[in-house]
Amino acid sequence: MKRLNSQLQQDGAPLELILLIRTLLAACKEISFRVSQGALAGVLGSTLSENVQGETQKKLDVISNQILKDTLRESGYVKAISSEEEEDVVPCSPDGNYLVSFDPLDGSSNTEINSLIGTIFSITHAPQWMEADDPSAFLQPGTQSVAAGYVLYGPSTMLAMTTGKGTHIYTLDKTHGGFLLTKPNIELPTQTSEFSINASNQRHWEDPMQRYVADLILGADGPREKDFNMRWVAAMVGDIHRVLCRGGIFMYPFDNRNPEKPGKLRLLYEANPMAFLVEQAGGLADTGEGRIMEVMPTEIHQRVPTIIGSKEEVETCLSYYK
Ligand code: AFP
Repeated sequence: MKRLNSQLQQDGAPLELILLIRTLLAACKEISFRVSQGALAGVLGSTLSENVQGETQKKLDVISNQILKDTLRESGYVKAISSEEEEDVVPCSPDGNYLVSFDPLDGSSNTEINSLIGTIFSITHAPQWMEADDPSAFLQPGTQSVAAGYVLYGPSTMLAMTTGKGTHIYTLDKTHGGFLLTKPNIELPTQTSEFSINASNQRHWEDPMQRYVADLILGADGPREKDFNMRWVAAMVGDIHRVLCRGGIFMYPFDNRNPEKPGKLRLLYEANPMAFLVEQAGGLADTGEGRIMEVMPTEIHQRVPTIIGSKEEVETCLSYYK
């Protein structure tokens, strides 16, 4: 089976980017090990603190963030990082050529039930003019990303990644510690009969999403004239992995609980990297008002509504917004 290095070279990734990706993945392998130790290492449960998002941090959120931060700061390749768990950008090496944004442990509430969790990341060039502690350099649309992906800590530890030359899935071979290419050139089916949304928020959705989901639920008895199935992992990384493996549509739409938080998912750490992966696999990723990858961020912790997945199903969903 092909190794990650060979695939990255084949896709034309520059050497320094390959070295950065390998460094980042070394941190993810350590997170994978810590996660698998679970209760044996006393890493489950919550801390007493809240993160900048106002969420209670799990111990593994803090551990994963620290592992990634320490590894990337020492690498020399990175000028600054932004993390879902850090209020401000973290300056790294003044001469670093890259910026890395990450959600160190997406879906961390799933640690309590030994279910899917993962690390999501995206990488952009660091502008020459920027100071390492300047957040404005992170305010670039997703179209500027040079690489994005996630590591899924499940029954197998898997990596999905793109450098803009297709989306590939790798599996960590724990016998020698390498990521091996197990699903090259993912192609999403354009149609699907599987959708993913937290239906408990239904009363807060806008009218177009209400109508779209109502028609999905009507199934063969409604205008869609076929039955749909629903899945919800409560970790975007798990839901998007399923979409990459067999198609589907995943939504965390705008809801009117708090107008300052249009949707739950973070643009830099969740929506953009997943949009890059899904688009490179032939799917679509939209906010309901436009392409996610073209949203110009106004602040690093910005949230966006997210509609993402199989091309024709996303188009059908968006048609309710017109
Ligand atoms: P946590 O990382 O705080 O567990 O949140 C996960 C997440 O950001 C995303 O991965 C899920 O799709 C979504 O939140 C789940 O949200 P619900 O609480 O609505 O299930």
